[in-house]
Amino acid sequence: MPLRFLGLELAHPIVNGSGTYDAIAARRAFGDAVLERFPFSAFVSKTITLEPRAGNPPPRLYETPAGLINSIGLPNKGLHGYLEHDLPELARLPVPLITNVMGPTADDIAALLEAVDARPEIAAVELNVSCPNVKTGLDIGADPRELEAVVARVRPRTAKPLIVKLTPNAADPAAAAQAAEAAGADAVSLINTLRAYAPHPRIRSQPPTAWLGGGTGGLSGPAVRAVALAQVRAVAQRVAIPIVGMGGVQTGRHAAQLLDAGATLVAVGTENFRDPAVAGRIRAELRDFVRKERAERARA
Ligand code: RRO
Repeated sequence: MPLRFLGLELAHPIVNGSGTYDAIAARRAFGDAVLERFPFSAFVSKTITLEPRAGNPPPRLYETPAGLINSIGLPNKGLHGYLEHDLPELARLPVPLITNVMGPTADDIAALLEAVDARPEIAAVELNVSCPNVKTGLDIGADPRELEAVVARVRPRTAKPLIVKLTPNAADPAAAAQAAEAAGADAVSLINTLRAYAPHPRIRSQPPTAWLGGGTGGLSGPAVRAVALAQVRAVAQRVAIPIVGMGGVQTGRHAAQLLDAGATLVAVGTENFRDPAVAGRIRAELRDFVRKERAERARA
Protein backbone atom coordinates (compact mmCIF):
# COMPACT_ATOMS: atom_id res chain seq x y z
CA MET A 1 0.00 0.00 0.00
CA PRO A 2 2.68 2.56 -0.94
CA LEU A 3 1.60 6.20 -0.86
CA ARG A 4 2.88 9.76 -1.04
CA PHE A 5 2.58 12.00 2.00
CA LEU A 6 3.91 15.57 1.96
CA GLY A 7 6.26 14.64 -0.87
CA LEU A 8 7.58 11.56 0.98
CA GLU A 9 7.32 8.08 -0.54
CA LEU A 10 5.97 5.84 2.19
CA ALA A 11 5.67 2.05 1.95
CA HIS A 12 2.32 1.94 3.79
CA PRO A 13 0.09 4.18 5.94
CA ILE A 14 1.14 3.03 9.45
CA VAL A 15 3.40 5.30 11.53
CA ASN A 16 3.95 5.66 15.29
CA GLY A 17 2.45 8.24 17.60
CA SER A 18 5.08 10.59 19.02
CA GLY A 19 6.53 9.33 22.30
CA THR A 20 5.09 5.83 22.08
CA TYR A 21 8.02 3.93 20.55
CA ASP A 22 11.67 4.40 21.49
CA ALA A 23 13.46 3.32 18.31
CA ILE A 24 16.90 3.78 19.88
CA ALA A 25 16.05 1.57 22.88
CA ALA A 26 14.36 -0.99 20.60
CA ARG A 27 17.50 -1.29 18.50
CA ARG A 28 19.63 -1.64 21.61
CA ALA A 29 17.35 -4.40 22.91
CA PHE A 30 16.62 -6.31 19.70
CA GLY A 31 19.58 -5.43 17.46
CA ASP A 32 19.52 -4.76 13.72
CA ALA A 33 16.43 -6.99 13.30
CA VAL A 34 14.48 -3.87 14.31
CA LEU A 35 15.87 -2.00 11.31
CA GLU A 36 15.34 -4.90 8.93
CA ARG A 37 11.69 -5.30 9.90
CA PHE A 38 10.88 -1.76 10.99
CA PRO A 39 7.12 -1.64 11.62
CA PHE A 40 6.45 1.99 10.64
CA SER A 41 6.63 3.72 7.22
CA ALA A 42 7.95 6.91 8.87
CA PHE A 43 9.23 7.45 12.39
CA VAL A 44 7.97 10.27 14.63
CA SER A 45 10.35 11.26 17.45
CA LYS A 46 9.35 11.97 21.05
CA THR A 47 8.67 15.68 21.55
CA ILE A 48 11.75 17.82 22.07
CA THR A 49 11.99 21.27 23.64
CA LEU A 50 14.66 23.95 23.35
CA GLU A 51 16.15 23.20 26.79
CA PRO A 52 16.54 19.78 28.47
CA ARG A 53 13.70 18.75 30.80
CA ALA A 54 13.64 16.16 33.58
CA GLY A 55 9.91 15.43 33.23
CA ASN A 56 7.33 14.95 35.98
CA PRO A 57 7.94 13.20 39.30
CA PRO A 58 6.69 9.58 39.49
CA PRO A 59 4.26 7.92 39.32
CA ARG A 60 3.87 8.79 35.64
CA LEU A 61 1.36 6.18 34.51
CA TYR A 62 -2.06 4.96 35.62
CA GLU A 63 -3.95 2.15 33.93
CA THR A 64 -7.71 2.52 33.47
CA PRO A 65 -10.10 -0.25 32.35
CA ALA A 66 -9.61 0.60 28.69
CA GLY A 67 -6.72 3.00 28.54
CA LEU A 68 -3.63 4.55 29.99
CA ILE A 69 -3.22 7.92 31.70
CA ASN A 70 0.26 9.38 31.34
CA SER A 71 1.86 12.34 32.98
CA ILE A 72 5.36 12.01 31.60
CA GLY A 73 5.98 15.75 31.50
CA LEU A 74 8.11 15.95 28.41
CA PRO A 75 11.45 14.62 29.63
CA ASN A 76 13.97 15.16 26.84
CA LYS A 77 17.60 16.06 26.18
CA GLY A 78 16.71 19.43 24.69
CA LEU A 79 17.40 20.49 21.14
CA HIS A 80 21.18 20.21 21.27
CA GLY A 81 21.15 16.87 23.08
CA TYR A 82 18.72 15.56 20.49
CA LEU A 83 20.76 16.78 17.54
CA GLU A 84 24.02 15.49 18.98
CA HIS A 85 23.00 12.17 20.53
CA ASP A 86 19.67 10.97 19.12
CA LEU A 87 19.65 12.27 15.55
CA PRO A 88 22.68 10.22 14.36
CA GLU A 89 20.94 7.06 15.60
CA LEU A 90 17.49 7.98 14.29
CA ALA A 91 19.01 8.84 10.90
CA ARG A 92 19.94 5.14 10.57
CA LEU A 93 16.30 4.08 10.58
CA PRO A 94 15.20 2.77 7.16
CA VAL A 95 12.27 5.26 6.96
CA PRO A 96 11.84 9.06 6.85
CA LEU A 97 12.25 10.81 10.21
CA ILE A 98 9.66 13.26 11.50
CA THR A 99 10.92 15.32 14.45
CA ASN A 100 8.30 16.43 16.97
CA VAL A 101 8.89 19.78 18.70
CA MET A 102 7.11 21.87 21.33
CA GLY A 103 7.61 25.24 22.94
CA PRO A 104 5.77 27.60 25.27
CA THR A 105 6.33 30.64 23.00
CA ALA A 106 6.50 31.35 19.27
CA ASP A 107 10.17 32.34 19.74
CA ASP A 108 11.02 28.92 21.22
CA ILE A 109 9.18 27.14 18.42
CA ALA A 110 10.83 29.33 15.77
CA ALA A 111 14.28 28.43 17.14
CA LEU A 112 13.41 24.72 17.11
CA LEU A 113 12.13 24.86 13.53
CA GLU A 114 15.20 26.73 12.33
CA ALA A 115 17.54 24.18 13.90
CA VAL A 116 15.59 21.27 12.46
CA ASP A 117 15.47 22.92 9.05
CA ALA A 118 19.27 22.81 8.84
CA ARG A 119 19.40 19.01 9.24
CA PRO A 120 18.94 16.97 6.05
CA GLU A 121 18.39 13.77 8.09
CA ILE A 122 15.00 15.17 9.13
CA ALA A 123 12.23 14.77 6.55
CA ALA A 124 9.45 16.72 8.24
CA VAL A 125 8.50 18.45 11.50
CA GLU A 126 5.54 17.80 13.76
CA LEU A 127 4.61 20.72 16.02
CA ASN A 128 2.94 19.63 19.26
CA VAL A 129 0.59 22.43 20.30
CA SER A 130 -0.61 20.79 23.54
CA CYS A 131 1.75 23.10 25.38
CA PRO A 132 0.55 25.74 27.84
CA ASN A 133 1.25 29.28 26.72
CA VAL A 134 3.58 30.87 29.30
CA LYS A 135 1.37 33.96 29.56
CA THR A 136 -2.17 32.56 29.49
CA GLY A 137 -1.59 29.04 30.86
CA LEU A 138 -3.95 27.74 28.13
CA ASP A 139 -2.77 25.20 25.58
CA ILE A 140 -1.58 27.01 22.44
CA GLY A 141 -3.63 24.62 20.32
CA ALA A 142 -6.87 25.08 22.25
CA ASP A 143 -7.63 28.54 20.87
CA PRO A 144 -7.85 28.69 17.06
CA ARG A 145 -6.86 32.38 16.96
CA GLU A 146 -3.75 31.88 19.06
CA LEU A 147 -2.87 28.74 17.12
CA GLU A 148 -3.17 30.56 13.79
CA ALA A 149 -0.98 33.43 15.05
CA VAL A 150 1.74 31.08 16.36
CA VAL A 151 1.80 28.82 13.29
CA ALA A 152 1.85 31.85 10.96
CA ARG A 153 4.84 33.27 12.86
CA VAL A 154 6.90 30.10 12.86
CA ARG A 155 5.92 28.68 9.45
CA PRO A 156 8.53 30.68 7.48
CA ARG A 157 11.35 29.27 9.65
CA THR A 158 11.42 25.91 7.88
CA ALA A 159 11.03 24.76 4.32
CA LYS A 160 10.35 21.23 5.56
CA PRO A 161 6.79 19.90 5.62
CA LEU A 162 5.04 21.03 8.81
CA ILE A 163 2.50 18.82 10.58
CA VAL A 164 0.53 20.42 13.42
CA LYS A 165 -0.38 17.90 16.15
CA LEU A 166 -3.69 19.18 17.45
CA THR A 167 -5.00 18.93 21.00
CA PRO A 168 -8.31 17.13 21.56
CA ASN A 169 -8.83 19.27 24.66
CA ALA A 170 -10.39 22.11 22.69
CA ALA A 171 -13.96 23.27 22.23
CA ASP A 172 -13.71 22.86 18.46
CA PRO A 173 -10.74 20.84 17.18
CA ALA A 174 -11.96 21.26 13.58
CA ALA A 175 -11.73 25.06 13.96
CA ALA A 176 -8.17 24.60 15.26
CA ALA A 177 -7.35 22.44 12.23
CA GLN A 178 -8.72 25.13 9.92
CA ALA A 179 -6.62 27.74 11.71
CA ALA A 180 -3.49 25.60 11.31
CA GLU A 181 -4.23 25.13 7.60
CA ALA A 182 -4.84 28.86 7.10
CA ALA A 183 -1.47 29.60 8.75
CA GLY A 184 0.41 27.29 6.40
CA ALA A 185 0.46 23.85 8.03
CA ASP A 186 0.96 21.08 5.46
CA ALA A 187 -0.90 18.46 7.51
CA VAL A 188 -2.55 17.98 10.88
CA SER A 189 -2.30 15.03 13.24
CA LEU A 190 -4.80 14.03 15.91
CA ILE A 191 -5.67 13.08 18.57
CA ASN A 192 -3.22 13.72 21.38
CA THR A 193 -4.31 12.46 24.81
CA LEU A 194 -7.50 13.59 26.54
CA ARG A 195 -7.02 15.41 29.85
CA ALA A 196 -7.68 12.95 32.65
CA TYR A 197 -7.29 12.51 36.40
CA ALA A 198 -6.55 9.46 38.54
CA PRO A 199 -7.30 9.73 42.26
CA HIS A 200 -4.93 7.87 44.55
CA PRO A 201 -6.45 4.37 44.89
CA ARG A 202 -5.85 4.17 48.65
CA ILE A 203 -5.76 7.73 50.01
CA ARG A 204 -9.11 9.51 50.21
CA SER A 205 -8.65 13.13 51.21
CA GLN A 206 -9.99 16.63 50.69
CA PRO A 207 -8.65 18.08 48.49
CA PRO A 208 -8.26 14.77 46.64
CA THR A 209 -4.82 13.17 46.44
CA ALA A 210 -3.69 12.56 42.88
CA TRP A 211 -2.02 9.28 41.96
CA LEU A 212 0.12 10.89 39.26
CA GLY A 213 3.14 12.93 40.31
CA GLY A 214 2.15 15.57 37.77
CA GLY A 215 -1.41 15.84 39.16
CA THR A 216 -3.37 15.38 35.96
CA GLY A 217 -2.44 13.41 32.84
CA GLY A 218 -3.58 12.43 29.37
CA LEU A 219 -5.75 9.43 28.51
CA SER A 220 -4.96 7.23 25.50
CA GLY A 221 -5.71 3.70 24.31
CA PRO A 222 -8.97 1.97 23.34
CA ALA A 223 -10.97 4.32 25.60
CA VAL A 224 -10.33 7.25 23.23
CA ARG A 225 -10.88 5.49 19.88
CA ALA A 226 -14.44 6.73 19.36
CA VAL A 227 -13.35 10.28 20.25
CA ALA A 228 -10.51 10.06 17.71
CA LEU A 229 -12.91 8.87 15.01
CA ALA A 230 -15.30 11.74 15.72
CA GLN A 231 -12.55 14.36 15.70
CA VAL A 232 -10.78 13.02 12.58
CA ARG A 233 -14.14 12.94 10.78
CA ALA A 234 -14.95 16.52 11.85
CA VAL A 235 -11.51 17.78 10.85
CA ALA A 236 -11.65 16.00 7.46
CA GLN A 237 -14.86 17.86 6.67
CA ARG A 238 -13.19 21.22 7.28
CA VAL A 239 -9.64 21.01 5.86
CA ALA A 240 -8.08 20.01 2.54
CA ILE A 241 -4.62 19.14 3.96
CA PRO A 242 -3.83 15.51 4.85
CA ILE A 243 -4.58 14.10 8.29
CA VAL A 244 -2.57 11.70 10.44
CA GLY A 245 -5.21 9.94 12.51
CA MET A 246 -4.58 8.18 15.80
CA GLY A 247 -6.30 7.11 18.98
CA GLY A 248 -6.73 3.60 20.36
CA VAL A 249 -5.71 1.70 17.23
CA GLN A 250 -5.22 -2.00 18.04
CA THR A 251 -6.15 -3.76 14.79
CA GLY A 252 -6.11 -3.32 11.02
CA ARG A 253 -9.85 -2.77 11.18
CA HIS A 254 -9.37 0.18 13.56
CA ALA A 255 -6.79 1.63 11.15
CA ALA A 256 -9.23 1.22 8.23
CA GLN A 257 -11.91 3.04 10.23
CA LEU A 258 -9.61 6.05 10.72
CA LEU A 259 -8.73 6.02 7.00
CA ASP A 260 -12.46 5.91 6.20
CA ALA A 261 -12.98 8.88 8.55
CA GLY A 262 -10.57 10.90 6.42
CA ALA A 263 -7.02 10.12 7.58
CA THR A 264 -4.19 9.60 5.08
CA LEU A 265 -1.85 7.99 7.62
CA VAL A 266 -2.70 6.15 10.84
CA ALA A 267 -0.47 6.24 13.90
CA VAL A 268 -0.25 3.45 16.46
CA GLY A 269 0.44 4.73 19.97
CA THR A 270 -0.43 3.13 23.30
CA GLU A 271 -0.63 -0.38 21.80
CA ASN A 272 3.14 -0.19 21.12
CA PHE A 273 3.71 -0.38 24.89
CA ARG A 274 1.87 -3.71 25.07
CA ASP A 275 3.75 -5.13 22.08
CA PRO A 276 6.52 -3.18 20.31
CA ALA A 277 6.01 -5.31 17.17
CA VAL A 278 2.24 -4.75 17.02
CA ALA A 279 2.39 -2.25 14.15
CA GLY A 280 3.61 -5.02 11.82
CA ARG A 281 0.50 -7.05 12.62
CA ILE A 282 -1.79 -4.01 12.25
CA ARG A 283 -0.26 -3.20 8.87
CA ALA A 284 -0.71 -6.80 7.62
CA GLU A 285 -4.31 -6.84 8.86
CA LEU A 286 -5.01 -3.53 7.14
CA ARG A 287 -3.54 -4.83 3.87
CA ASP A 288 -5.64 -8.02 4.03
CA PHE A 289 -8.74 -6.04 4.97
CA VAL A 290 -8.35 -3.66 2.00
CA ARG A 291 -7.61 -6.56 -0.40
CA LYS A 292 -10.65 -8.48 0.76
CA GLU A 293 -12.88 -5.43 0.38
CA ARG A 294 -11.55 -4.78 -3.14
CA ALA A 295 -12.16 -8.39 -4.14
CA GLU A 296 -15.70 -8.24 -2.74
CA ARG A 297 -16.40 -5.01 -4.62
CA ALA A 298 -15.04 -6.50 -7.86
CA ARG A 299 -17.37 -9.52 -7.44
CA ALA A 300 -20.43 -7.35 -6.72
O1 RRO B 1 5.32 14.13 27.77
C1 RRO B 1 4.11 14.05 28.02
O2 RRO B 1 3.68 13.95 29.17
C2 RRO B 1 3.10 14.06 26.95
C3 RRO B 1 3.12 14.87 25.83
BR1 RRO B 1 4.49 16.06 25.50
C4 RRO B 1 2.04 14.84 24.91
O3 RRO B 1 1.97 15.55 23.90
N1 RRO B 1 1.03 13.99 25.16
C5 RRO B 1 1.01 13.18 26.24
O4 RRO B 1 0.06 12.42 26.44
N2 RRO B 1 2.05 13.22 27.13
